[in-house]
Amino acid sequence: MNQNRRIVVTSLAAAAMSAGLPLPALAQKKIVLGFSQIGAESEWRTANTESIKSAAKEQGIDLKFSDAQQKQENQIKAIRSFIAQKVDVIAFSPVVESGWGTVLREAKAAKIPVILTDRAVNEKDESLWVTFMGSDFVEEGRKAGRWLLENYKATGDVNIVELQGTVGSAPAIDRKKGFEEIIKAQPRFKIIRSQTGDFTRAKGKEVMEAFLKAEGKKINVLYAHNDDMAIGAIQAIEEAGLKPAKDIIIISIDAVKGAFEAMMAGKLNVSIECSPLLGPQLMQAVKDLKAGKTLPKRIVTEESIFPMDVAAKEFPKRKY
Ligand code: GYE
Repeated sequence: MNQNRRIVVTSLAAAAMSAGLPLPALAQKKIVLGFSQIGAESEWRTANTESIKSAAKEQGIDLKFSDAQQKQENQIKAIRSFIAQKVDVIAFSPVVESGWGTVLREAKAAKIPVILTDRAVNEKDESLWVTFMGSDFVEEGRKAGRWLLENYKATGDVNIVELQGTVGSAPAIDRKKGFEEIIKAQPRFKIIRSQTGDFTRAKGKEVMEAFLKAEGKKINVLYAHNDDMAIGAIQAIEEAGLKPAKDIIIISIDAVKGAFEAMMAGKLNVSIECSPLLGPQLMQAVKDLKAGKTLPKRIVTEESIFPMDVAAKEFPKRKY
């Protein structure tokens, strides 16, 4: 902006303010938010992206959105580019927990506040981010474990196979931890195989095929860290001539529409809710930050559990 133009804009704003009128459009600068998304690996992630984009639009926030295709190096590049562009706030959902110290210190040095959404980082210095908003993944794992202990009726050993999320990611680490914490109270429940399916349908199917090849009918339960992997695994189970949700009890996490459809078809026993609708909360936090408010260090999403028998009734109310 050249000098003359700036003077005109400033005096217009001053005149408007003294007359009690809203500031002229030119003087109102939109808040710029740089957001680095993990990718589009699951139904959950697609709903999360949609929630962020539409909330930014509704709240009049200028969103610079970058998709990292599930690669940490791409997220680091995106964050560096947001710093170079001098955005007002940076938010991101870290694909894995570790390895963020350097880039977070760069953002701090540039005085750009960082909001973590959905997944946490494993860094000691908590001053590197202003808040972390998202679910309690350990609790989700516990809910899955509790559901199993309460609902598994047959006696004898219970052989569980586990499809883990992305290696090193907060939800994979925590969902495993919470589940194990609960089932260890009853030693007949045993995890006999555990491998990553990277949160995708294709990988979930592939790994379940390998589990079935190795263990066959010994498998009593599948615990999948997300619905997409469970849906992929259901295909593998059917192709192996077994009945999902009957021959193998299936528990997964997210409660996306695809899981409700599987439950209504009698192929998935239960899905633990993990809400991706973080957009409105994030935009509010960005606005609060710019207004000088202090945010709580942790904002936890509230969630529920949906077993197969409530699926048809709940389905029409689902937003993702
Ligand atoms: O459960 C999974 C997605 O971080 C909570 O990431 C999220 C997880 C979600 O790919 O479906």
